[in-house]
Amino acid sequence: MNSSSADRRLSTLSRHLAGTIRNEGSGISSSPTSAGNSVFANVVRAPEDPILGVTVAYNKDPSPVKLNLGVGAYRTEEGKPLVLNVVRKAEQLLVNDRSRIKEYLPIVGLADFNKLSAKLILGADSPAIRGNLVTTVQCLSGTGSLRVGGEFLAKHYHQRTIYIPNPTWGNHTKIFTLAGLTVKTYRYYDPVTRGLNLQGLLEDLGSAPSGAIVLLHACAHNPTGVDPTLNQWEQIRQLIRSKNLLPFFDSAYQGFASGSLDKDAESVRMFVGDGGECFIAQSYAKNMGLYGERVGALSIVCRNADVASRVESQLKLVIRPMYSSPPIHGASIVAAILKDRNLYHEWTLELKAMADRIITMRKKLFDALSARGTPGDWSHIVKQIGMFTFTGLNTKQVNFMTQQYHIYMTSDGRISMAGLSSRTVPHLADAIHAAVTTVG
Ligand code: PLA
Repeated sequence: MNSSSADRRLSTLSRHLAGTIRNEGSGISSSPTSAGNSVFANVVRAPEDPILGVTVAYNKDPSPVKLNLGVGAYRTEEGKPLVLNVVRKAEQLLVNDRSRIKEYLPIVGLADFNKLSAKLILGADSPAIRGNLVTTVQCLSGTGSLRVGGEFLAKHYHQRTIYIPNPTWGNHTKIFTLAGLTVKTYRYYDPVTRGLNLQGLLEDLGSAPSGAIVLLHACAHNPTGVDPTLNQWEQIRQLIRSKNLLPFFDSAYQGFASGSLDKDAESVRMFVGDGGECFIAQSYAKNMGLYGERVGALSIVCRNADVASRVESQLKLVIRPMYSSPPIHGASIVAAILKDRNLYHEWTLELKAMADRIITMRKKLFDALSARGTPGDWSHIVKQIGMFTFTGLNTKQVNFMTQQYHIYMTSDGRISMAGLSSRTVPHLADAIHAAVTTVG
């Protein structure tokens, strides 16, 4: 291969002309970079994301009865996305405040937002906050918080293995693997009882190497909707602490499970209350409906204030080359709501209304299946908690429901209850009934 500058110029020219002159006979030799022979010719097409790809397929379906129960995004009874009233109010306040500017935030984000986020998850009277044991950095929603936490651990923690529940949110494996950690799973869900496999969980974490990181869903486990009871959490906590495992909480649904922000934070507070160290990734996508604003936080609770401040200095080194600093708008909305008593109160009411609507949908779907005499025990629909029902439907049945009924959901049989409304319950129940009785 000749790489003289004349040849390079010819090759550039050839690329330039490729649209108008056929290469053959043009007198210009073809190079690997000529059009039609891209340097990326070997790139294989990637499959769609297992969750977000469901929406891609849904959008292509022209059917008027189509229903998207794939991604966990809240919809109203009318099937519309919801911007909370309190968010609209906070945005108005921000717009009216002429003193607000658009300068870069610091690497760690908005200071008020960070303080208030730690308070929200750990509790207003948290001794860990009072003792300055917590460092909180604003990140790009829950996903970004998990990634930043993962990269910090890969760089600064002696044990690079993270245990995630089986099953879990599909992105966990990818996030932590790309962050540089080794991902292993622990047993979590028992398909027979459709409940928690506590025994399996304790055995698997019991045989994990000392110091291993353990990913825990703070509440509303995705995709199963199965959470440990407080009693079970206590057993998990004791095991984790006795083996010096490092808990990493993913809190993507605070307030969405029970309708109470405090209740949904109990698991985290139990772990922080014992004085041990822990990681928490928070997302405001669901509980404030700020999906596209990408607003979240990573908190690391340390043994002492000096360690916490050194940890923060290193978090900055993770963030700066990744995205430099986080966006200002979403965090300002959250801070405005969290720091104002009236807005905060209004938020809790709207949050409770969303959680209640989801719980009502569970009851309606269960009743609709009972009314149809659909074979099987469907009580898990009302027992599970949070945005999703892990139906137990298999991939074939899911495909059948998509093809015959235009109902879109993830292939593991997870449905987003938040996407359902009184109007669409009968359609879903018909589809489940038909899938169960004909596809088996
Ligand atoms: N952690 C868990 C357990 C989640 O379920 C999700 C979102 C996230 C983190 C990340 O959310 P964020 O980055 O938007 O804050 N899971 C959704 C959406 C709702 C998704 O897959 O991106 C889901 O449908 O499972």
